[in-house]
Amino acid sequence: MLSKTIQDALNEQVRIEAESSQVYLAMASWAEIQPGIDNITAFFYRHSDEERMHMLKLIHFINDRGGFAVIPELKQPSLTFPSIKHALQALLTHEIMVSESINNLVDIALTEKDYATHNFLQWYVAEQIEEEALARTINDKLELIGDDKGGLYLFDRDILSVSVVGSTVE
Ligand code: OFO
Repeated sequence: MLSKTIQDALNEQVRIEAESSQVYLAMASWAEIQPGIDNITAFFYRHSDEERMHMLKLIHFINDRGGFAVIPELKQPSLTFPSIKHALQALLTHEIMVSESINNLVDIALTEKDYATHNFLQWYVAEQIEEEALARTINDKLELIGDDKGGLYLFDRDILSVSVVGSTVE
C-alpha cells in the first residue's frame, strides 16, 4: 500500500510526464509545418509517445499498489519556436527539469522507506540518463551546424540514427 506522501509525489510525476508528452507534441506539430525537417518532426512525435508511456507506467504502478492515479489537467505548452534550435534547447531544459523531479522522488521514497517504489523508480533514473545524454548530443550537433542550411539537411538525416541508438523505449 502506498503512503499518501508517496502517492501524491507519484501523481505529481504523472502530471510531469503528461506535460512532457504535451510539450513535445506541440514541438512536433510546429516542426511538421516547417519545410525539410521530416525526421526531426518524427523525433518529436516519437518522444511525445515515449513520455505518454512513462506516464502510463506510473499510472499502472500507483493503481496496482492500492493507490489511485489521478489524471491531471494540463496547461497549454509553447506552440511556436523561433527556430528548430530553440525547440531542441527547450527539450534539453525540460529533460533536466524531469531528471531533477525523478531524483526528488527517489529521495522521498527513501525517506518514506518505500523500497518497492524506490526500486520501481530506478527505471526512470536510467531513462533520464539516456534522455539527457541524447538531448545533449543533439544540441551539440546543432551548435556545430550553426546557421548552415545544408548542415540542417544532414542533421535531419542524422537525427533518426542518433535517437535510435540513444533511446531505451520499452
Ligand atoms: Fe523524458 O522523461 Fe519521461 O521520464
